[in-house]
Amino acid sequence: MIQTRLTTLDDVSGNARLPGYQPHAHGVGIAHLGVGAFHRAHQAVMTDDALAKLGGDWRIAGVSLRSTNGADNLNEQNGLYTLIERGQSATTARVIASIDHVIAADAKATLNLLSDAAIRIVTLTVTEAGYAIDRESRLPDKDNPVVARDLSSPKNPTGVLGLLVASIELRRQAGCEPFTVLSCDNLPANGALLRDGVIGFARAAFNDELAQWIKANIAFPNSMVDRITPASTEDTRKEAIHQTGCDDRAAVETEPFIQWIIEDNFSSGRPQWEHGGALFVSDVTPYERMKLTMLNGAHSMLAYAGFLAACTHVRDVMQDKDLRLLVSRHIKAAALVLKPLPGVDFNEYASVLADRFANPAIAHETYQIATDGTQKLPQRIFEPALAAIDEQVDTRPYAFATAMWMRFCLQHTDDGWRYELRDPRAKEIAAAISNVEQDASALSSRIHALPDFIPKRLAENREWRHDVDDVLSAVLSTGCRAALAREAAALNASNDAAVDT
Ligand code: CS2
Repeated sequence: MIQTRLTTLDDVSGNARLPGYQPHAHGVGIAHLGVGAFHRAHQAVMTDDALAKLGGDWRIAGVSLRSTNGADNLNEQNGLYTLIERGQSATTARVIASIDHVIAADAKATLNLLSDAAIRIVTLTVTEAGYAIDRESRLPDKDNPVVARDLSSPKNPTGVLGLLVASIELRRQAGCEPFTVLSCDNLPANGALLRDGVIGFARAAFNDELAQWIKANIAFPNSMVDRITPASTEDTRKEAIHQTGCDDRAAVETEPFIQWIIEDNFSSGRPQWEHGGALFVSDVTPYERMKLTMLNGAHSMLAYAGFLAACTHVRDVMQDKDLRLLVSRHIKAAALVLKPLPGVDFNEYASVLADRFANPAIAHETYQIATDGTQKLPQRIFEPALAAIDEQVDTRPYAFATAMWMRFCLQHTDDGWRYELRDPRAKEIAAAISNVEQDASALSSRIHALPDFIPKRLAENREWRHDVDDVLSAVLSTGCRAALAREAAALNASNDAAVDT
């Protein structure tokens, strides 16, 4: 049967819940950079809730900086799409109407949007790599071709930093209210980092006066976002047909859990995202540490170890007894380096995490999480490892995760199946390890020597180096499966010994 394409709310005939407001009664107030599945399952949903409750001109104009596919699908549907929530036992759906339209791969139109006085907030989900900010100097990464291009032509920018700075300057000249810039990516103190990058770009490409003006006038609240959202598949589209009676090429599927913790620092108002469950706090740091180290750290570890052990999805990892034990070890270890957070029980958070990972209805690919390791491991693995050294608690779980990532860098499984290392530093890594692939200690040394990656204090720690090399040598000599079994057996033995004493 040919399905009607989802283009208006009147098209919907299934069980999906409809938005409790008339979309066109509300103007656009937010520009969002990076309209991927995560944005559609997270900020757009809380904005939908806030619009339903209190209205306001807070609909979203999306920007897809590079690709046009996702944007075309949404535009053909007037921004409407189905959000499918897959719980352990039930699946529900609703139609989201908070996105007005999406600009696709059009830098000029994006600059016009960002300079429009109606825009009061710019939100971003552009991935860790998308910011192109050097984490050490906190300045724009001049080796990044987009940054280099935008620095030489700052009035016609195409990248994140260039677009933000050029639009801020146009708004300032026109006497418009300053917008708030709200990063929603998994980076430590994401708002503060983006602020430094934007100010650095303004100084380098324009002048110090603009840099000072940004410092004084633009708010960059930190925020922590959480919702496990796999890439959409044919199954997502089938479920959307089932739930809405419509063909929806922009449908997303996600888990029921959602969390957004935001620093309450907005220069020109904001939607009441509280109505979607957002929590406004004065300091996001402790929540962000908890999420980056417990959830994302365990995710990265299980992505590398699980992928190499032929687990396609996170849920498969949680069905494997050795891997499940190692995931639990990682989550528990991460909790040990956190400062107490009033009102949050880390044991409870850990147990909810294990259930979320195990959700049989969510097909979250390990290979998807394995992307961009060089951009993720510093905050997810190396920072907590350094904290563990300071606290004199076990660093082995982090060394294990690091060794698994190093093994993943070889771009083939034990049985010779080849895959691509999707990472902005992939070429550099391949060149560094090309002739030492079977030599654990040389491989580990070459990777430890990569500039601006593994912190020196960690690389020089003898126990750390011993553990990384030990895991890597087991993986290379006996294969991933056997190395996982060995690690799990050692853990079981030490747990048993702890019970006996
Ligand atoms: C994942 C995250 O792909 C990844 O690196 O760890 O996208 C994770 O699913 C989200 O942060 C969950 O909120």
